Parts: sequence; C-alpha cells; structure tokens
Amino acid sequence: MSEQNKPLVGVIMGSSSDWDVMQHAVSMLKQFGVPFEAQVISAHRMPDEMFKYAETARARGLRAIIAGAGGAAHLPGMVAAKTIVPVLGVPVPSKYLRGEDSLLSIVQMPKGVPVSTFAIGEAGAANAALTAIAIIATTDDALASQLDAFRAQQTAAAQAMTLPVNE
Ligand code: RP5
Repeated sequence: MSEQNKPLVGVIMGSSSDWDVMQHAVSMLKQFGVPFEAQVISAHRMPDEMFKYAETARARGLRAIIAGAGGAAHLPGMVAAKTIVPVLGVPVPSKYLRGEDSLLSIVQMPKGVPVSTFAIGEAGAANAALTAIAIIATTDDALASQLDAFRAQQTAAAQAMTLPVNE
C-alpha cells in the first residue's frame, strides 16, 4: 500500500449487523476521499484482536478510530483504553432498547479515558466520520476547504427551503 493510500481512519464495528448504520460513516469518508479501513471487531467475541488493533493503530498511521457497537457496547471504550488515537463512538440501535443502552454504554466513560460519543444511528455514524475528517483537516488545508464547501452546501440548501404556507 502506498503512503498516500494508507488508511487514516479505522472504522470498526461489533458485528456485520452494525453495517446498516456504520455504512454511513464509510460513505462520508469516501465522499471526502479520506483513506480508511473497515472491519468487524467484536469486543466480547474477539478481545485479543480488539487489543491488537488498538495497540497498533497509532503506529499504523490512524488519526481517528470510529467504533460502532450496540447493546452493552464495550468496543469503543475498550479500544480507547489501549490507544491514544481519538476514538469516536457510534451507538448502534439495539433490538430491545432502541440503542439507548448502546448510547449510555458508550457515553458514560469514567474520567481519564475519553470516547467522543455521537447520536444513535445513521446521523451519529455520519457525524463521527465528519469529525474524523475535521481532525485530519487540522493539518490538511485541502481537506479543510472540502469541509468548508460541504458546510456551505448545507447552508445554501437550508436557505432554499420553502414552506407551503408561503407558496
Ligand atoms: C454487539 O452486539 C454488536 O455491536 C451488535 O450491535 C450487537 C448484536 O450483534 P449480533 O448478534 O447481530 O452479531 O456486539
């Protein structure tokens, strides 16, 4: 792999069943042309792989790790325990508690080992990717310009909104 294509963002999730949500992080990274890697790493079913992934993340050049999980969502916190690469946690909706369990599991990290926690579901996955992009953009002017343009598009779209009452 050339230096240019080396992944800068790691996208990991506890199960392939998380993909429906986590694909929104991946498509945002693709939209901005940010090199990434994506894989399933289950905290409770693949703990050794999880630690290895976290321990090697910084040396491999990752600038951010987006970690999605549902239920008793240990993955983001345990990855954060083993690396100083920023971990962006995405709560995946769960079958019985609609992802409120995932959200509380991820957001309530004790002081000292942070996990930046996002909204439950699709918006959280997309915003985690935008945050990873913003982190990289702190040292990448071209990417910063892309982010500015992305924001400007949203402003223009909101300004163009009309309401039936005014038509
Ligand atoms: C978590 O358990 C995963 O992140 C997923 O959200 C949830 C259910 O996993 P599966 O039973 O669908 O593999 O580890």
